[in-house]
Amino acid sequence: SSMEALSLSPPMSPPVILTQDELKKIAAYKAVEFVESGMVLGLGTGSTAKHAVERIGELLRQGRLTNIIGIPTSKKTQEQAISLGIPLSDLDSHPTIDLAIDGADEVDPHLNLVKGRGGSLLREKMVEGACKKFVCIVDESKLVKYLGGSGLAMPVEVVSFCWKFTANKLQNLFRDSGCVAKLRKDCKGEPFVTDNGNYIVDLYLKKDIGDLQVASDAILRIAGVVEHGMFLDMATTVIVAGELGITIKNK
Ligand code: ABF
Repeated sequence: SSMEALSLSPPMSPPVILTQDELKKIAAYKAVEFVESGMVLGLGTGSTAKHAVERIGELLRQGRLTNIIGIPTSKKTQEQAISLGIPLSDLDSHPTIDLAIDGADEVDPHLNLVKGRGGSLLREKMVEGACKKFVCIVDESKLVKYLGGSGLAMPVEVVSFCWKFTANKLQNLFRDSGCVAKLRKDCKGEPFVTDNGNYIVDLYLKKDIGDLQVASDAILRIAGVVEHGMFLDMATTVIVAGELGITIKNK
C-alpha cells in the first residue's frame, strides 16, 4: 500500500538552511584551496574575505602552507593578518601578486564587479590590479543582472576638497540613469574617511549606465575623483556559494 511505500522510503532529512555568513565562509574556504606555499597573496577586506584570511592564518599555523607573503587591501585586514601571524609586505616591494582573494558587493554575468561598500576600493583596485589571478568570493545574494542593479550604492572615492562639486559632476554624468549622489557618513554622522584620507560618494542608480568602460573613463576624468568601485574585467574567477552548492565561474 501507499502507507508501506512511505514507511520504506528513507527518512526525510530536514532542509539545512545556511546563514549568509556560512555561505560566505564556504566561498572563502573554497578560494583558499587555490593558495599554494610560496605565493604572494592579495588579502581582501570585508566579512567574506575575513574568512579567507582567517583560513590562510590557520593553514600557516598548521604548517600546511609555508612561505606566504600577504599584501593587505586595508588597514583592517592588515590588523587581522598581523594578529594571525601572516607575514606581510606591500606593492612597492611586491609589484606582482600571484593571487588575490576578495569579496564584492555585486557581480554581473560578465564577472564585472562593484566593490567598495566597505570603503577599501582604492587599495583593493591597486592590489587586485597587480594580480595574476583574482578570485572573487560571494554568496549568491551578490549576483545582479547589471552593475548598480542591486539598488545599493556604487561607491566613488573622492578627495575631500569641495566634494560637493565632485558629487554634482558625478550625479550629472549619470542623470539619464536617475543617479542620486550622496556623501557616505560614518556611524556618528560625520563624513566617512577612507584609509587614504578621502571621502566616498555613493551613487544610487535607477537603471543601468550602459557601456561600463565608457562610464569608467568618464568618472575617472572628473577632477576630484580618486577611483571608483567598478572592477571591470578584473576577476579571473568568481566563487558563488548558494543554498544549492558552490558555483565556480571562470573568465
Ligand atoms: C570588500 O568588502 C569590498 O570591496 C566590498 O565592498 C565588501 C564586501 O563585503 P562583504 O564580504 O562583507 O559583503 O570586498
